[in-house]
Amino acid sequence: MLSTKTIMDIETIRKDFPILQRKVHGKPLVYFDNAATSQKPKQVIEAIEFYYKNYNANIHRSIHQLGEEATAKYEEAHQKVADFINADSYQNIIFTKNTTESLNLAAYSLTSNLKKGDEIVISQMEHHSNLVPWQQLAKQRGLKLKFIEIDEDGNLDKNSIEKNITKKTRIVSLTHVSNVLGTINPIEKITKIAHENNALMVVDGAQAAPHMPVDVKKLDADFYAFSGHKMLGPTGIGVLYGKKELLDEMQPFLYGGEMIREVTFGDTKFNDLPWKFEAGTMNIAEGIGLGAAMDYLGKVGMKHVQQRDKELTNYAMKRLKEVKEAKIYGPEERGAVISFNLNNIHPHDVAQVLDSEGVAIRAGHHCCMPLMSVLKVPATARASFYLYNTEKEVDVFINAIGKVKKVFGV
Ligand code: C6P
Repeated sequence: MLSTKTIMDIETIRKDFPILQRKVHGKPLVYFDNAATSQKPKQVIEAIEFYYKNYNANIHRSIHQLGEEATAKYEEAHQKVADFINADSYQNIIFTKNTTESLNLAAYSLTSNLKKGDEIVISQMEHHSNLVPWQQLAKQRGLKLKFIEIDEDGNLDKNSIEKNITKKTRIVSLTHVSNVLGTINPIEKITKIAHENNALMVVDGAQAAPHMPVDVKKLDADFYAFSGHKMLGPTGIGVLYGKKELLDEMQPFLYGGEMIREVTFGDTKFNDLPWKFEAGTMNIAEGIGLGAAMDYLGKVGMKHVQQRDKELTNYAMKRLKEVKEAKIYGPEERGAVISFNLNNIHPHDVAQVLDSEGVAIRAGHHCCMPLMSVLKVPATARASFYLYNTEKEVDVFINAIGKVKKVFGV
């Protein structure tokens, strides 16, 4: 049954996604692995194809028509991303490979000036991409890494936030939405606390930017990282937003061609923002593809995407709670992610039986091994939704769970 509440015409949207027409094991594909990567609309696929067929050239160096067209489109994509998150200008937008590279860039550059004993605060629910870089740099540079704890509901523990962020804190780095629990963290409030303590705020927006309106001015975070491939764009392109005064001060992460203004045998003057952080030949087609994804999401409207995600997630939560063997992790109020386990059936077995019914979910530790230890499980099954999913697909998913129970005799 299609929701009558939503303003989006889901059937029209679905027609833009060629892959949704395919079958898996003879069954219509139900793609519920959107937190891993989203599917791509034909508008994005065609923008990439059009670039390669019509104006493929390197950017920022070739003084010919093709080079100028490619440069203009690539730069325009930065502006589209800036508009999408309400940044001041394209100068705040650095293209990277993915969220992981964005967070590494932030971590390397921001920790270079810290001194022994300075503190970095993250949380127990961080993805490895927002944990391992800080952990390794803390070890190398003698910094202290602290973790905000989560409460029983899967929210950040309020007392633990207050206890951990202190005058010794130099950097706070938190996920906006958890890829396991679906928790939506109060970034605006925590940014305020970080700034009151003179600490910088870095946000991992990998699971937020695709699903809700993000306003970097309102959040007031200093850095905001996300991936194109989770928001209808191609793989190989990610974003690091940063406040201009901080990016101006920061040392580049990668050195080489294109990030320079002038080089002598003795020294180098760096390029303007954001190119100072984009060394070498970048993922041009992917950047242009991300621009097309911004256009698509902009047309649908992120408020509508958020509302639709909420409707569908609420419906899936309601249906999954009817399965008495299902244990659901995370709070009631959540993003478009539901992690669960079925009695003690291994989540890989759950995913495999669902796959045989055409339903694609993810099972495993979701790159959050420390969080799994807090939840006291080795792994979970996880269904995650996006704007093209339907209630009817949720029903197929629930029926397929019935098959899992039958196969494993629970
Ligand atoms: N999570 C998932 O299935 P990359 O791989 O760099 O595009 O994104 C990393 C990343 C960082 N933070 C969060 C909160 C994420 O969810 C992810 C990616 C995928 O949950 C792949 S592990």
